[in-house]
Amino acid sequence: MSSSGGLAKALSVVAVLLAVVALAINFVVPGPQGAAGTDGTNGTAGADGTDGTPGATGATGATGATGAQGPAGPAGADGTNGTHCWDLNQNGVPDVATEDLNGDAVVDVFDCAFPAVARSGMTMSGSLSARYVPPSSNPYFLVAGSYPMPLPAGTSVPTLEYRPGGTTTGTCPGIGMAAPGTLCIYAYNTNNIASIDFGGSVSGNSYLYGFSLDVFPTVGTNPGWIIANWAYTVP
Ligand SMILES: [Ca+2]
Ligand SMILES: [Ca+2]
Repeated sequence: MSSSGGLAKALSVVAVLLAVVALAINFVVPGPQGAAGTDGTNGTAGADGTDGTPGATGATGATGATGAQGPAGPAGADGTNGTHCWDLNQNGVPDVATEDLNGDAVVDVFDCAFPAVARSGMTMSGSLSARYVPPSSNPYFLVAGSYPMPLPAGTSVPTLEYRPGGTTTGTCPGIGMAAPGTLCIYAYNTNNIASIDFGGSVSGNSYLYGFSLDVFPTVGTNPGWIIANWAYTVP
């Protein structure tokens, strides 16, 4: 081996040692901090979570407003025809032999007869008058009226209402009228009259045919009178 070869080898060793030293220095002395990196891209959305448990039932709400009135219903069917007043056997046809009561060979309203018994809702009326002449040991007098036809059996005794001087009420609204079950006495011309009542006229079924009134003078020793209309409506 020549001396130049030994030198080259020594130089190589030195170069290696220098490189090792440079590398060691590189680890010991850090370089300057680099610039911040850019933000990464957003991640993808996660999967939906599971449903929660249902909440408790709420309180009952307030009642709503009343709805509008509905439309009128359809008209009802026609009623059946009534019975002619002359149709005594109620077969719907005139039977001359038995229903021509006035003998003119025609059956019409002139053959009609009063019903045997008053019907509910029928108003009957009439007149009455009487005088009181003293002296009397019993200072009252009597006046009576009859119904054109009897009241139906079982009808209650009428409620008597005395209306002197043309006065009226809801149950006795005027001459010729009366509320069902009320017997109105419209005394339009009186003198020395205090009051009236049924007296002894309500006995058994007597009240179904008419009435009798006890009329009391205001002053028993003075004369008096009553002139009146009566009206009664069958309840
Ligand atoms: Ca007939
Ligand atoms: Ca006739």
